[in-house]
Amino acid sequence: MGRIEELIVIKFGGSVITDKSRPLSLNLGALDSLSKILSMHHSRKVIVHGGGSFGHYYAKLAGLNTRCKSVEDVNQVAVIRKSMLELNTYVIKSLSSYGLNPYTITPFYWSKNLNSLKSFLHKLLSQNICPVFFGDVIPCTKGFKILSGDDISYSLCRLLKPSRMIFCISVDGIFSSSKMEGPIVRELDPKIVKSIVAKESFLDVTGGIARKIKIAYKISKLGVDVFFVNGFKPDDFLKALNGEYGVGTCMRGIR
Ligand code: IP8
Repeated sequence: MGRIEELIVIKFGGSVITDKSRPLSLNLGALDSLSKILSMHHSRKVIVHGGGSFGHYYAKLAGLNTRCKSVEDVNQVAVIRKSMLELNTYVIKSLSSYGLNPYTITPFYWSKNLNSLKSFLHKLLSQNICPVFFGDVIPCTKGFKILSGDDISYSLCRLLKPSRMIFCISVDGIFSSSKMEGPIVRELDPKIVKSIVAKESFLDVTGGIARKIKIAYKISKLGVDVFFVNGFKPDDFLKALNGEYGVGTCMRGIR
């Protein structure tokens, strides 16, 4: 009987695959390295990527964040989305070049019922196709808002109950100090999450690391292990894919 492969949801942080200090700059080396490691790992994968210096740059200019807001010039919405599609094209190219068979799904599908999304995703995964999502700009009652890739990751974990969720970030894990220095916390106790205050990047319109930790907490409550690993360190990423504790920061699923 064939082995049933584990399902892993992976978020490529925008601060890994782009250079957040320069608008519209891709970090192709980092992106290719993530794709390469993924191609070496036998599992079914769902990938989500963030906005980095593409979407966040234009969202900031438009004054948009995760709260619903009216927009004076809707062209700004189109520009944000165009930048995310541009970044997604780079991600798809990289994943394809490593034989991962990526298939981008945009929020269009989110408006349909979740059960149909679930069977859609299972169909893709059973054919060795890798669904890819990205943080986006979407309409809401009063205007538009940013749908973070982290929120998408949570929804996917709720829907698919993967073996684990991996956030590839630009540092070694979650620091014990809010100044982002000192030792890395290897095991994050979900109960102390609320007391963690982390430094937030000024370019990040979706809440930076503090919000990510809160989302990780919600994911751990689904019984899913969550890892934060340095996306620039291929060995760490591979260990997290293997579910090895002691790499980066892990918040174990509450079972
Ligand atoms: O980087 C944000 O996604 P995130 C997407 O996952 C946009 O928070 C459009 C800024």
